[in-house]
Amino acid sequence: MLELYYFYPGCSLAAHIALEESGMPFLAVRVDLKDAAKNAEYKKINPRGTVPLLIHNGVQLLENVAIMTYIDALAPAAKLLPADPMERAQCLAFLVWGASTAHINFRMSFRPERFGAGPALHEEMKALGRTNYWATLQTLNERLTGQDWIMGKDFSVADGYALRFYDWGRIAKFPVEELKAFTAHKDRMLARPAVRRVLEREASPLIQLAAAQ
Ligand SMILES: N[C@@H](CCC(=O)N[C@@H](CS)C(=O)NCC(=O)O)C(=O)O
Repeated sequence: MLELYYFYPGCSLAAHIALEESGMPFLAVRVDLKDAAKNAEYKKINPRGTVPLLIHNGVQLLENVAIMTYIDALAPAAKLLPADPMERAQCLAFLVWGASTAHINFRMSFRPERFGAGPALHEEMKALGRTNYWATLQTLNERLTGQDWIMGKDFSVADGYALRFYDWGRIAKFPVEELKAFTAHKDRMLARPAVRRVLEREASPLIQLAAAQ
């Protein structure tokens, strides 16, 4: 039995897409991290209080990169990570960059208090986080220029992570539509049935926005 705890608009989207693309049956459990009471309930299951959380046969696994790698190991036929050793390592390098750099740049732009500086520095840190996050989005746009997927010609779990970064950019009112290759990638993702199922389950505005286009 596989269970995935997720939150919209959390980074759990990457693991959620990986699981849906794997074709394995699973239970998706929505967590409301903004509701203090529900958050307290969730901390009884996961004391760290973060998503994504995968539970497989009662064993807990945290961290997007570990979860996506584990899902790939359970469902190799779905080709969620490249088979070639160097391509695989490159894909893992992207996932680690996503967790350690892209995600952290975004976090600094809206949660400076997490970095421990006093309130006097928060506005400055937010501004720096925004500058760095915009650079992150531009890096992703450059990477996608001339290729359909983050890893080149084939879809991989890296693409679900990229979609989360694009949507955070949209939510934080960056001009993401100026990023042509990244926007085309978002549309390519929306055309995948498994991705659509995830976005519908998460009630992501990306679905309504695409319908309104
Ligand atoms: N390094 C973790 C980060 C997980 C994380 O911070 N998730 C956020 C949602 S994007 C969360 O659960 N935040 C709630 C909190 O930190 O209290 C991963 O990549 O899975």
